[in-house]
Amino acid sequence: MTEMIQCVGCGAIIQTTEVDEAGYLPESALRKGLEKGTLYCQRCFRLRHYNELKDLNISDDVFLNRLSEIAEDKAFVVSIIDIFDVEGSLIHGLPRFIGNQPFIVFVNKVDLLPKSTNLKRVEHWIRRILKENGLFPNDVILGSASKNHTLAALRTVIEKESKHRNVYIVGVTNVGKSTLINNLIAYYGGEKEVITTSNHPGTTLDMIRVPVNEQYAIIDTPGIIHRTQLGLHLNREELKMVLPSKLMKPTTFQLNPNQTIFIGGIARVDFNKGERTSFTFYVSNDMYLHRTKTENADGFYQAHIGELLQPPFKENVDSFGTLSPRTIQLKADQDIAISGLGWFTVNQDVEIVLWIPKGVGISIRESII
Ligand SMILES: Nc1nc2c(ncn2[C@@H]2O[C@H](COP(=O)(O)OP(=O)(O)OP(=O)(O)O)[C@@H](O)[C@H]2O)c(=O)[nH]1
Ligand SMILES: [Mg+2]
Repeated sequence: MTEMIQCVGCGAIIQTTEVDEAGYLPESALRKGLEKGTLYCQRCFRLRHYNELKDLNISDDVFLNRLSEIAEDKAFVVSIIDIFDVEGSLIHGLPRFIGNQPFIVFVNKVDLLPKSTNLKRVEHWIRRILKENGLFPNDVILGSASKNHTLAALRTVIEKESKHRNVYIVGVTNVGKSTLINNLIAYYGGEKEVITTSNHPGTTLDMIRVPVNEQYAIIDTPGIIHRTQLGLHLNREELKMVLPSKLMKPTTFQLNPNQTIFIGGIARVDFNKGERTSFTFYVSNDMYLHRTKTENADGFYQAHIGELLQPPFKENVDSFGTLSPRTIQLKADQDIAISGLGWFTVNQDVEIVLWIPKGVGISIRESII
């Protein structure tokens, strides 16, 4: 009998028998790792050194069940929201998992927003959504997991609130939980980049406990999977194009009715009815935006999907499936956000037809910029 050892990078229990399951490590590597003292599973090792990710099939409930343990601990919770996908990353049922534990909301990746963003307004809007969803955090902090002033602010709150409570970092997949913990540990003077992070949803597989002092630990948790997120329909290379990695530069088109904009091959916006209007897109700078006449849009899509219009890449066009249309009335200065892709805004009342992959979530809100 060996005792259970966790992978330092993803939290999976190390095992040496099932190659295709979480925590696999060949016997020889296990022995070497034990001598050295730190153990990464094969999946983490490959991701960290070769940037290769092995996909694992893990059911969504496994993660949810693990999260409910938080309710039983003496816990303080930091719930992370991704500013790039607020509605997609909001956990509506948070109290169900964490019980009555005190929590704050950290809105991450604010570095992606254009410079002209009014952060006060963004904060106000987020506080309102939280309230509408019955979430009443002790505090809301906007920032970036990689920025020192954010880490300083979070550290202050954590030290004030944690008082003998373990600090759990929770959120939907890919919001930056592990990145935040890595940076907090480094900021506290510890080792760098201990936990494995990636742009792919589902990197962390189990709770990872990082003791801070005798009183409390910071605990990373596996991300909750929201099926409405675009990221679940894409592979890693495709994700790289779709997820902005730096400050987004908005792109504006002056459109007349019966014109169409393609956002790569992932979404299509037909301007159906209205006056000449400016449409401003906030998506990754790597996404190609193409304007065409609506009457030519079907033909253009058929001819260029997987090539000029990507993602999806050519080899994934079939599995990606077709786009489904939906007619939407949008008011002047409203945003329409597509979960995981970004958003666009109009300066007049318009009727549009929005084409997106089936199941991907959208939301309409007052423009945040
Ligand atoms: N621009 C920007 N990107 C960030 C920030 N924080 C994290 N990321 C990126 O977001 C992606 C996901 O980060 P992770 O830390 O692995 O996310 P996670 O929440 O632990 O994800 P899971 O383990 O899959 O649940 C990575 O590509 C990070 O580089 C941030 O403050 N700004
Ligand atoms: Mg993680």
